[in-house]
Amino acid sequence: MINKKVLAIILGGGQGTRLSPLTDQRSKPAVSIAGKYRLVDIPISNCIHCDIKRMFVLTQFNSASLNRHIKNTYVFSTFSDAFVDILAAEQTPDNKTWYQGTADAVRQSMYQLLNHEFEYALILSGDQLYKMDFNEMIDAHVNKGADISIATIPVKSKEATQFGILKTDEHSFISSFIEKPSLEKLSGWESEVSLEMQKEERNYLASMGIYIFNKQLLIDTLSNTDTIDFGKEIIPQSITKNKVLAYQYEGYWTDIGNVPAFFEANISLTDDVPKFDLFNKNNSVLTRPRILPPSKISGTRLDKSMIAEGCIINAKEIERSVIGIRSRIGKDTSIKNTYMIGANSYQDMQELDKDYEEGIPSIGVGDRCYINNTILDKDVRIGNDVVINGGAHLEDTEQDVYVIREGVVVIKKGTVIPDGFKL
Ligand code: ADQ
Ligand code: ADP
Repeated sequence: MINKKVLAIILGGGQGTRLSPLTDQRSKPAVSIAGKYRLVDIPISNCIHCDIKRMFVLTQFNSASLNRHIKNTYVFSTFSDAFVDILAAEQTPDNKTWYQGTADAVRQSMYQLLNHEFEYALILSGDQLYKMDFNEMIDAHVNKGADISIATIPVKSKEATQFGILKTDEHSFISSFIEKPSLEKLSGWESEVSLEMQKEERNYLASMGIYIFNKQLLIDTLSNTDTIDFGKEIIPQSITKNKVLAYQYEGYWTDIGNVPAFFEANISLTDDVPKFDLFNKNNSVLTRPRILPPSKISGTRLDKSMIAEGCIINAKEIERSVIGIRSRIGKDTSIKNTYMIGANSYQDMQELDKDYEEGIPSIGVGDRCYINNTILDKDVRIGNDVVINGGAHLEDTEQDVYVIREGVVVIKKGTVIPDGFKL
């Protein structure tokens, strides 16, 4: 059964550089999480579990890896209407190249959306980690006769500055909204939240950037071409003209749109009981099944780590780390608090010999290395005796082969780190 009433629109990322350098060579939805999924798998899986199987992914550029991933993963029956289509910003005689903002992205894609039957547009962010039953939100939207609904979550004051903050009336309709208020402007924006949330000092209601719009209202609202963003313009303007419902959610939800948040979300998957559950058979995260051999691990002390398929690991120890597909790690190496994204392919013996003869490290991590607080992007070649010790002692910087953001070192995709390098 396909939900014919709802069309999902996944906002796949602006030109922004918040996830750079991970997004330097691929579009944001294609960024890898948990060693085997891609960011776009999260909203798509949530939709599929709710029988919402018609989805558009709006992205700034059409990366080959995103296309391949979507094409090879979300294959629906020939006789169903289900689809996941990528709409990349494209230059036309009337359009600038990029989507200017979230609302502009939807506006520029409208001609495609209107080719499909729907009553409600479900607009989702592409850089959040959560599991949510959208049907409950849609039911609340319909039952309360809302024009627009926004999913909301209680947050603490220190986080509130990064979100749209709102207040509601006694019927849960939004009476005021402020996008990303400064700390000074926050006073007076507290809401009544559950006792449990009060205990955690989560007294502010934040927009999760998840919206339901009635179709005609979306068309009318976007016809004003001066507005380019949902959070900055459309939502604040709509609350005075329309019935905008707040749908309260209190489950796990996190925004992973920048490097430190992305790092933390991945590493926290190694907690004893992670807040984001990958091991739930009824609500799994979907992705492309790969035909990879089981991982081969030798002489390694493993603690609180997740190891994806197809790895060859001879390390001394791996602690609180996520090791992605096809990773190769050499002898006597220690890896801690690290997200190693993995590799796109294996090197055969001939290639390994050639690297050795030419003095180039092979794909993966070499022998006797120490890697801590680091993201290793795909296909990196880390030599022997390399030390990369990320942490708060390091200042933010941007170098040819790595960047540092709030103590997290990111080694760029495909780069070579020579033997003996120390950071
Ligand atoms: P932000 O997440 O800061 O705040 P924004 O940068 O507009 O808002 O991103 C929303 C989503 O759209 C993200 O997935 C982003 O990657 C994507 N996106 C951004 N620009 C885009 C573009 N030009 N084309 C396609 N996709 C684009 C928003 C709301 C806040 C709310 C937070 C919750 O504005 O009110 O609190 O989301 O995370
Ligand atoms: P990413 O965005 O993760 O850095 P790529 O996307 O370039 O990665 O590659 C993803 C997958 O697609 C890998 O399994 C890789 O082997 C495969 N692949 C890469 N290039 C091609 C190609 N030209 N044709 C088919 N598959 C490819």
